[in-house]
Amino acid sequence: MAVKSKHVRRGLWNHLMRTGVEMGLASIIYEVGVASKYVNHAMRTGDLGLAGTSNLYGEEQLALDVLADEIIKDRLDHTGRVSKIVSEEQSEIIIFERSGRRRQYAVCYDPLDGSSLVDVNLAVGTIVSIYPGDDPLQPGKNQVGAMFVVYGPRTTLVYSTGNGVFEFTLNSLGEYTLTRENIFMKEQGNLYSPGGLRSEYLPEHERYVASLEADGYKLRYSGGFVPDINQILLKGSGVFMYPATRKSPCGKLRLPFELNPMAYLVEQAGGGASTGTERILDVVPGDLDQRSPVYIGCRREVALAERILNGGE
Ligand code: AFP
Repeated sequence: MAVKSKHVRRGLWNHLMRTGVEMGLASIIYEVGVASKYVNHAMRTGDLGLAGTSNLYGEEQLALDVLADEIIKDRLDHTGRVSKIVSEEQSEIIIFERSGRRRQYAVCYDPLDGSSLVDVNLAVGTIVSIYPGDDPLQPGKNQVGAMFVVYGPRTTLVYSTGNGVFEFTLNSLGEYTLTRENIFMKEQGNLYSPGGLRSEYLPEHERYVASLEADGYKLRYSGGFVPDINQILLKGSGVFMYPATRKSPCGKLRLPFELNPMAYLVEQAGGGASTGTERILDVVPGDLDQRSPVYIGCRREVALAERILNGGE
């Protein structure tokens, strides 16, 4: 629901305190917000070239990928509440020094998902997943919070800690102010966001997509996971999918950095997220690089995918 009260400036920290978010968890969310302002600035003014390095997956890193990763890592350490982090841009788990009683959270994040879209001026994003304790590789259902930032025409931050999903927009003063509260998805929508090459679709997935098209669903796909999910979530309508294909039986998207946080947020907004055979948040992650097929959005569309993919229709 859009927030109409222009006069009550509800900043991010004020909101986190007012809604009773635990101080350590609140500081993580707030500090990622701070980091995103630097990432936002760098993206709109900085070097879009290659960093000359590559990540765990052998993908060439942009200077922006490396910069975003460093900024977010530093701000998470600064909270004093994070014990370990796993970044999509790092090849191993990072343990923060001075670990102690207060460092009670572990964080997985993708600092700049879709970064290859920046140089064609398409929206990209930061994705963050927060777990209790010091193990960042837990099933997604253990998350105590998740958030993403969309660097688009506006810079927006969406988070949940289990008591509603909220959107904040970065204003001209550099403040995140509340723009949507208690975001909730319809039972059924009319958008579909189909990742993967159609020529590589498996027959049952092809049947699913054809079913949506026969029902008049409109295709909305940018190639950026964060803006594509943001659209399905905020319009409350339809489904994003990146399926198992002939060449990639596990799909493309990564469980710890992309799927678990988005599945947490979409479920908190009344939607669903499935591998096609089981709930994303129930999957026990094996390693940093674990990928999974994904169907995420309104409950009806996700349930239909599970039925068709399992021979039910
Ligand atoms: P990059 O981070 O390498 O640009 O990939 C972005 C992404 O992982 C995710 O943001 C998109 O949903 C997906 O790739 C798009 O994949 P296709 O280019 O195969 O459609």
